Amino acid sequence: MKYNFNEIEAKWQKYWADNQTFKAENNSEKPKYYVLDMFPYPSGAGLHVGHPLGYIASDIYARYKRHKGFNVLHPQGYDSFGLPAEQYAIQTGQHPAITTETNITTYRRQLDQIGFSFDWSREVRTSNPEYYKWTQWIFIQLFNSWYNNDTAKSEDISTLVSVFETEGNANVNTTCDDDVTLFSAEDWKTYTSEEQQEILLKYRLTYLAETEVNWCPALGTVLANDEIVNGVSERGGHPVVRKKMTQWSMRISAYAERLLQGLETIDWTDSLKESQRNWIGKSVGASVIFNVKDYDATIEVFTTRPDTIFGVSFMTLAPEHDLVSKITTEAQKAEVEAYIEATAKRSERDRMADVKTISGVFTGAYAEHPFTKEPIPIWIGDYVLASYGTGAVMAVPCGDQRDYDFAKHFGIDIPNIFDGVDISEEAFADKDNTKIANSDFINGMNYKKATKRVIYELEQLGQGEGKTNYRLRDAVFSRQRYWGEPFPVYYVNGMPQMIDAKYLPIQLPEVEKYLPTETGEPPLGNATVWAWDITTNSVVANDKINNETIFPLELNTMPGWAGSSWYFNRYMDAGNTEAFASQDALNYWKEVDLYIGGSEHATGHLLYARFWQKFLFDKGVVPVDEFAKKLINQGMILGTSAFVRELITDNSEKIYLSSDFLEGPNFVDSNSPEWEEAERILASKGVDLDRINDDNSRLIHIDVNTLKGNTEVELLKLENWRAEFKGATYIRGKNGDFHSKRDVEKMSKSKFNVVNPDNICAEYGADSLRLYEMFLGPLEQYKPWNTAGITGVHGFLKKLWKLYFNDEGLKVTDVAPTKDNLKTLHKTIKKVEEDIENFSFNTSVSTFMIAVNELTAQKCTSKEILEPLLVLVSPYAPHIAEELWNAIGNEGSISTVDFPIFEASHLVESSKEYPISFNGKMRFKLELPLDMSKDEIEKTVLAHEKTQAQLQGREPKKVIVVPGKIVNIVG
Ligand code: ANZ
Repeated sequence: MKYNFNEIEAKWQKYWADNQTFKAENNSEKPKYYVLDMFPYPSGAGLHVGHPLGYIASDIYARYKRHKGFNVLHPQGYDSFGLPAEQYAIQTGQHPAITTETNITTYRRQLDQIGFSFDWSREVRTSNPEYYKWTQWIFIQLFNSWYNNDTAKSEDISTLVSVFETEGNANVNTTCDDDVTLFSAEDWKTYTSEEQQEILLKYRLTYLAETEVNWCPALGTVLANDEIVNGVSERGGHPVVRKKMTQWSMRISAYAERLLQGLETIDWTDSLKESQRNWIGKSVGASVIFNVKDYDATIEVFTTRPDTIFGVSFMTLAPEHDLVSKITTEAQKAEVEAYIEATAKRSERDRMADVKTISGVFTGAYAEHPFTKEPIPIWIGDYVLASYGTGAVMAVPCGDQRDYDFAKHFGIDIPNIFDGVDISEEAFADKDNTKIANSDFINGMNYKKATKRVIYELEQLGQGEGKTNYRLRDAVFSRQRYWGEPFPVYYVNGMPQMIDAKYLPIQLPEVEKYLPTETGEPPLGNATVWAWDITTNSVVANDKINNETIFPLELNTMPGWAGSSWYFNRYMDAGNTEAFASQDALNYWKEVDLYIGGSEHATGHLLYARFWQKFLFDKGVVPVDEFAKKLINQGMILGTSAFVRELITDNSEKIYLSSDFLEGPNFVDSNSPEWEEAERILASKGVDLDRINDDNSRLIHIDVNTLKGNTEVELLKLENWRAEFKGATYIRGKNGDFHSKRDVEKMSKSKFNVVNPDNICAEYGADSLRLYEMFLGPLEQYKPWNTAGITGVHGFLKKLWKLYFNDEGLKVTDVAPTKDNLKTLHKTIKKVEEDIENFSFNTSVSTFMIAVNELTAQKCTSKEILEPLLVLVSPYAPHIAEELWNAIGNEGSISTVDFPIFEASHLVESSKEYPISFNGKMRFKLELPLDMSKDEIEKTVLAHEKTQAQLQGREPKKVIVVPGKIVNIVG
């Protein structure tokens, strides 16, 4: 019987679907295990072979865990709100919901065809109203919460209101807006309800505030920091500018410390944790208050080096600092204003990245040193960022490179407070060992002691205190887009009001146009039925707005990361209509045990999801405060692009040459007949060339699907691919072949190197695809795809099949296994189990190949061996495993059959092949049991006919036996 993979795979995929084989139970005697993939955005292009890499790895693990007796949750869904469907809608008018639905259908077909063991009964789609109902619900919960630093938890806003009512806000220890002013309980009571609302907004975990945002005019929307790469939008590469807008923000900064501490409790890759640590950017130091001379003003700075305070010789404010306009002297005014105007054009990123340009202006004003009372000139300089710390620094040229460069450039005094350190050579002092000199009360102290002492002295003066700063900024949560979650928010007198959760979901309205309105409002501004009626609690037509009972609804939508920040919880109980998941389901599944996805989400999705999880944990609605115990980043599969060489000619004639004319194993040299022939053709086209080189020719990308084998181009396919190749002149190399050049690049549609898994599945089968993706190399690495290589694993599967079937039919028997059979099986069990546990999937594939080769050589037909072998293979190549499992007499699916148990005894050698030597020369080999005594060995060897033949009747003088090693006969 032949290995008919197409038929087998379709059959088992249907079986799994019909029998809901991979449906996870929310209630089970078995221990639970939750394996999660980062769910895809269903793009119009469908999947290429790079996409399923992580999914195949997680599927192997999920299947393995089922064999190990776990109740496995392995769900899949779609992150289905997003920009491409919206841009398509702008171009074509097609509703993004339709585009999304079509794309999902393609994705589902492609995923099914690879044989994933997903529990599709739990599918989620972030753009479904039943799903985003709960995204809106979480938003409302965040609005109704504030963060209490004393308890290190978020609390209901009502507890804050009662503090305000009893004692005002002086003792509230929280992370809130910077501009809150002090008020007493009496003050609070005199405020109007609107004033109170306005104050509360400054404390809520999601809040509306005028913020400086990254505005992308081309996309007509605000972008998050992680959506910008090298100063331009990640999508489309459009310029991004800073702009002030009223936006919803998420107070993730309140969770900075817990997000940092939590990293210690989870098994994520070191590099990922490090990126999150850097992104959170904790700095421990002090805030110091400097009085400004001759003004009723102070400058607060944040410094990580309060110990260097006696080295301060000037101060620098960010050009945007509020005080600049106030303290700048008449004489300096023109220069300062010109500088501010010039720097406003530079983005924060440019300013941060540029360490070389030194620029700044003196304001004419002076601050006063808190201890020495000496005057300190106040400068402005754009190396100081407005958004970090307080936007002002105390500049210490002997301790900080930038301050040093600045001082040197402008000829400012450079005092040295570090004992014996040559600061012109070594501006950064070795802080742990360097003693401080000439600096009042900290003379002779090291860094640690001096830091403590300075903070203490500052506190005594009331001019500073210890302070911890985080680089993590609050996250802007509004997007000026159509295809996202609407906010459950309406406005009364400009103040945002939450719609009661019982009226959710608030569904996206229909719009005529998906672009922003003419007046610059977001796309929802085009909706005509987008107002909230508080008497009927429903969405009604805009023309009914009376601002008494009917109010305008929010026009922004939520960002892409809203829906993906909690979807892992929804999978636990996806159909629930009463809650985002039942408490029982949440308590049973708790958290994701293994999460596999790309490292590009390090500071976006993976940080926001941790934040929401912590918030939901504080609310008591989820049982754990980290959502994923273990996380692995899969690497990327790169494309192997193909190029043809095009001759650069003066006319429009298209002439392509086989790559062999320039390089490669079939290189055509200038004496060869092929070159002569090429010259002849070229001459007929009026081209006269000595050689082909990079000056007279260029490489052009061609579709990799026009190739046969590694480099050979099928010219007919090429001509059919693109018009410019039709009727062109092709100059062939040896044997009349035409070759392309291959090179590794990112897999991308624009490079025509995309390989579609559909074609691979049709030609070689899903099991081959799965094995090959794993075989390419370690999961975490970047590795190039090469379709030609797949024949290796495909051949292996055919060989595996042949262990069970020959031309006549099934050849598996009940014959007892040999020791060799058992040895091969058990070393395979051991290796495969170790590999899967270590996520080393590529090495398992080679182990299978070795096992099948050995069993074939051993002519093994024993069911006792061949049956468990299928369980080992099943996580990797599930279709063939199911088919053979049934063929040898089992019923139902192999998917929950126990994983074979490794028995070490089968690997212990029981005999040894002894080299038998005569006078030191090895003459033959003899296999003997290892537990034979020395005497028995001697007797057996001497009695052997080959020994007799060697001795030819002579008596040996001496017989040396080294058990387990050799026998030497001297005679
Ligand atoms: C005096 C000093 C002396 C400093 C010294 C450093 C070394 P991190 O670790 O990143 O938190 N700084 C503070 N606010 C700034 C801003 N808005 N823009 C640019 N620089 C700013 O760095 C904190 C240090 O960076 C602070 O400590 C301050 O310089 C500077 F030997 O103060 B330091």
